[in-house]
Amino acid sequence: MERYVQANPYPYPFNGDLRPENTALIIIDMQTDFCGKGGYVDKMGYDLSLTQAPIAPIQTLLAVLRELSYTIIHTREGHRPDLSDLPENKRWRSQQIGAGIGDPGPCGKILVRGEPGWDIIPELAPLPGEVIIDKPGKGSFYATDLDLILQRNKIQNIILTGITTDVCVHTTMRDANDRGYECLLLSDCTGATDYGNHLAALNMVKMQGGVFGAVADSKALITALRISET
Ligand code: C5J
Repeated sequence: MERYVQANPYPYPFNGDLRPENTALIIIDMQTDFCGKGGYVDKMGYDLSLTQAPIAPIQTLLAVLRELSYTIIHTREGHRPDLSDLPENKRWRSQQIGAGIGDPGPCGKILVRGEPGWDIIPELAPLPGEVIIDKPGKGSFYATDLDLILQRNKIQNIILTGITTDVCVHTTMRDANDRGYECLLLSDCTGATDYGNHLAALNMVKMQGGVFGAVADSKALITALRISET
């Protein structure tokens, strides 16, 4: 049976082959540092309500996809405690904006593995057996084993959620698209530090007939998944 999500600019996936066996949900960087009080994004002075907005929709979606046995993948952006994997220019840039990566803050050392701010927020905590990808950069493929895990699990479709739409979500989506994965970005399950950038990021996906994939909201996805095979 073919299954399509009502998405833009085309019904997703392109071939109608949407199944738990070939589809993964990726939840990007839902860490205190990106959406919690005292974390990296808060220290930079951005409006936390924008990066917190996707929490509830992701929670709902996660419950449905867990129930239907879809592959669930979480990512965390962060660096080694000795900062040996932190590019000098990334550290310098973060210091300029008052949130130096590796510097102490209210949630521990900013964006450092093992610190409280680096943890995934409790509302979206991974369950045992779910994949967690630790990444030092924006993209989820760079310097990680994500591609290997997707290939081993015969994943063809990737549903993208998390923060931030214009940075880590987009970098991951672009890279995934280049690698041949069929991508769907969920508009209500993503958020950026600037609402205009969130909207622009959604728009970019839809250019050229869906240059990086398609966009839908979580309701459309859940509706498509709930349509019974019989
Ligand atoms: C950023 C991210 N913005 N998760 N990371 O540095 O988007």
